[in-house]
Amino acid sequence: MALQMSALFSYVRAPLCTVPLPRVCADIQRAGIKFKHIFTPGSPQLGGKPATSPLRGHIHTAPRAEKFSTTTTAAFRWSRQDSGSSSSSPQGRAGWLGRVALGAAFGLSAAVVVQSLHTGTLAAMAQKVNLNSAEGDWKETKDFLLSLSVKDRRQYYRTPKSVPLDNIEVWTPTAAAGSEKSKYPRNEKLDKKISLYSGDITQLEIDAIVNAANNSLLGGGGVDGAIHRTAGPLLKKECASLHGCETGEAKITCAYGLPAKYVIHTVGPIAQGGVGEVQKKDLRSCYRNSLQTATANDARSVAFPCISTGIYGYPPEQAVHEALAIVREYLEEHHDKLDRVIFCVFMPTDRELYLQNLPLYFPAAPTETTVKSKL
Ligand code: AR6
Repeated sequence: MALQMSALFSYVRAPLCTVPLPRVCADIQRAGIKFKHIFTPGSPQLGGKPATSPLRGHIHTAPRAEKFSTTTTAAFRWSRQDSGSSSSSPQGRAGWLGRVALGAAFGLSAAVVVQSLHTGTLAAMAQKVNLNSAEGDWKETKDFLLSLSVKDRRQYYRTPKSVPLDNIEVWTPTAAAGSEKSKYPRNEKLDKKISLYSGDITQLEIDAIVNAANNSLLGGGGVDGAIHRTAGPLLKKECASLHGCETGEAKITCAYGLPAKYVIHTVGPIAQGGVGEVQKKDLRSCYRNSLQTATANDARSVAFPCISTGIYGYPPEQAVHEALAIVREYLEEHHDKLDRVIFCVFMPTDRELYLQNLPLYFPAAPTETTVKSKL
């Protein structure tokens, strides 16, 4: 019993684990999830989609794990040589099971044993992560970043400024400016899910930002350039693995050095030759597919730039209607899956366009006079 207690205390007090007890408990819960996917055959799921690379392949000996081992028993030691054996291999799995069984034999809970490995893995990864270099393994880095809480991820941001969701104002419906009437009824629940934000999308600390990309997904100018610059070179590496994207489609990646968790890359239509039915349909698909990709990955807050209205030449005064109509329709059907959709505008003229047109899609309640005149 004394041994169990000292092991537990050494775990809680250890230098790499100088975290408050509640955090340890939360980590143990998370470790339980990792533990489950370590022993699950096939790919683990990430928000319903296969994750790129499970942590199970990277169970390394870590300084923390060594310390833990010396305070318990020599038989419970995982040596540096172990770091080469993947827990997904039969030997690795046997080793893992052996350690867990040994831990159990010594009266330590499986959660504590698993947590020790988990903490060791995270500590080893934390030392390896370099978002400024293209040399790193994007899959390992992605798994690592996605396993962190927002608070823990902040130290990896490659931007000095980040804007949390709580600082982004919710849309307050105003009366429509012109004579045009809204086709939609007032819905206060939906209003609270909408924001109009002026500024740089790369600073938003939310679940997902949408990138107005090109078919190669390998970066470019405009907002695409800004996103790649801030995310760092691993974003391009992950994008290269996606083999491009069709116009109107959307694909998701980790956001690396950005404050957002994910980047959803969509390719808007080129409209320099004018807007026809094809361009209109493609632009609508960009918004719809981006929202679908977000909800399929449990991203509950999403920000859009004004897709196609820059280099691709779609007239902003037409694009705003497609954007607002699709977001309204999608929210009507899937309001339970999204907390916030942010229209992130960069140019004052775009802000004006959204201010003018938002009341057509997210209208204010009819004024008293209107109601009275109807009676
Ligand atoms: N934050 C928010 N919005 C921005 C930002 C930013 N940091 N920077 C620009 N915008 P564009 P497109 C706005 O040209 O028309 C690239 O080369 C900008 O004011 O970025 O879809 C791609 O690789 C405009 O309102 O995208 C493609 O080749 C909006 O983002 C091509 O450009 C979109 O402008 C895509 O062209």
